[in-house]
Amino acid sequence: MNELGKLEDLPLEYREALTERNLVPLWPSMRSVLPPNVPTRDTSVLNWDYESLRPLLMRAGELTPMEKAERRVLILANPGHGLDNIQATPSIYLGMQLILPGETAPNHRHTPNAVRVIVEGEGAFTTVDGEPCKMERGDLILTPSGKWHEHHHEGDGPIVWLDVLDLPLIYRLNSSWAMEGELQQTDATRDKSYADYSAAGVVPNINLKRGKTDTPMLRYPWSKTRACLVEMAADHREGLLSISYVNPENGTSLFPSIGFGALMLRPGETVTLPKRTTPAIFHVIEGAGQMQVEGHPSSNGEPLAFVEKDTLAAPGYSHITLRNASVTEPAFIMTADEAPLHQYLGIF
Ligand code: 1HN
Repeated sequence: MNELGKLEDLPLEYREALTERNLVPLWPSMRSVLPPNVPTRDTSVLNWDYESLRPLLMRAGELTPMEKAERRVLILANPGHGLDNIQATPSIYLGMQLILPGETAPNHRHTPNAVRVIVEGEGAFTTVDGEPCKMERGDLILTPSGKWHEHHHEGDGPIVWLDVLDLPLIYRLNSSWAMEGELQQTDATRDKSYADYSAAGVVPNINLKRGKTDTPMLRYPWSKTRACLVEMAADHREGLLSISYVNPENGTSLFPSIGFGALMLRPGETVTLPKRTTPAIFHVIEGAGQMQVEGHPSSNGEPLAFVEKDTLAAPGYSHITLRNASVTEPAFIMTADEAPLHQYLGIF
């Protein structure tokens, strides 16, 4: 590729005339916006280890009352995107949220889509459009765009979860906004939508929303996902053990922006994931091991150790290898990526 002209090659008076008319020459930035063969990969390889994060989150509980926070969250900011830019990957926001016993995070709704992955604690529930969703370790709780949601904690210890939102994308589309509401009236039954959809392949006719893009099931219990992976492992001695979380009405991803999945590493197993365009997030539900990302300057291919409750990021266009450190126990990892968006845009 030949070198292109630089801004400094142009006469000052010409550059000033362009600026005055809000015009910019393309050729000086042509190679940086269209890099040869591999895109810019800002997402740094990173582990937000829970052991060092947890005490800082607990201190937030002492320092900042709920009324002063609305949502008491530490953002997992990826330095590759800049710490001020609320990005774990280009389109994914991550945060660790803490609620103390007896606290309530007030009702609101907003345009970004959100999923919570429960990290520790018991006795909390999120009410989504009137439906209280129980929160247990590893569960996925959905608050799709536009749905009212508030969090309650009636348990004894702190409850912590990982928030996963498409906020960076929606924000940069100048479409991120929220509305506050009164505390919700709840239905008597808990997890109604889960009960409706819990029989795989059999969907209820009560809602009749076939084809609707909004995902109707709001709680995906970890116990079911784990059991599915363990059952898969019994029949498959080799090959990647992974599942995708989908809309039970039509099999599409939970959100148009973010895809969610889970994988199991057999005891002693090392897997290299299929190389893909999308950056990825990993949250360790059970087990310990290492993640290795080839060919990115942020890690130089050095393996990064992880244990239970850790959250990791990896860039796209990279070989990602995950290793289970235990030779006796399986490891379970939740995943989030931008695949649905890449597929929609035709760049996957
Ligand atoms: C939000 O609504 C929650 O409802 C958590 O728990 C984190 C981050 C940015 C914007 C909205 C929640 C959020 C958020």
